Amino acid sequence: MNERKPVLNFFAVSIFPEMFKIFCSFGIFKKALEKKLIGFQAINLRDYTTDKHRTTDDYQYGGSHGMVMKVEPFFRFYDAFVEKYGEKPTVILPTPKGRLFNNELAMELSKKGNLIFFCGRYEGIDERISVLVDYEVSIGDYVLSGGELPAMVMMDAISRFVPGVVGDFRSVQEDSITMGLLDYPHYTRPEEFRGLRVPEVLLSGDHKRVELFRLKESIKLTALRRPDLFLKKDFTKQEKMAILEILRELLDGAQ
Ligand code: 6GU
Repeated sequence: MNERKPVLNFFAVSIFPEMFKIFCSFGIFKKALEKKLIGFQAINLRDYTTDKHRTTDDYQYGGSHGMVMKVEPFFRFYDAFVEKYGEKPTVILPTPKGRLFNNELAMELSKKGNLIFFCGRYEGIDERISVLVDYEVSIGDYVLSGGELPAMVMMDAISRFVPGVVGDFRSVQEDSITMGLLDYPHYTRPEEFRGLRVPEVLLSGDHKRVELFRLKESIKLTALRRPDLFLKKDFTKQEKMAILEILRELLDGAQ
């Protein structure tokens, strides 16, 4: 059997630890757990309370609607963690107030040993949690009712950067977004479906032409849909040649 210790261990502290079960039961994340490339534990925050009712939230000072999650259970978990593993973990607080999550941050986080997500609910966690937090991260400009789904989104993206998790690591490194371009369109059989044909070049068997076609499609899509990415991108010579060809085709078409 495989006795290797996972390179990257995820922990999610939540009042709804069961939410993570389905995520861990399918696809690439499940495989990576089985292969012990990554580790994951969902922790029930209530196990770190001390009162009879296992209270995790309370009314907020200063008034206003909504409950706030108490800070003590998170600190108790953190202290127990440091005691058990003898090292400080990296703590992520999913919150709409955080910096926007992206592939660059996913890659950075994939190099940490132990990653803990503190999943809040209601109006969030008592601000004093910030003493323990290394990264406050948002997954987009919309409000979700808890940090569990964002934690799963981030674990999915982060684990893809752990070598061995995605079968062909080249496909991660070459991943469109990682390279600063959107992905090119993909096709599979049949060649024709209800009059819709697969682009001829993909059937040609000419790898050079296929590569150039895909690169041009990626560049066009990025320029039109994500001008922000297009303007940020440092184009290679090969990419600049592809841009020239796009322009040439446009001018030819206009004549
Ligand atoms: Cl990380 N948490 C919550 N509650 N809502 C969000 C979010 C995070 N990112 C976007 N919306």
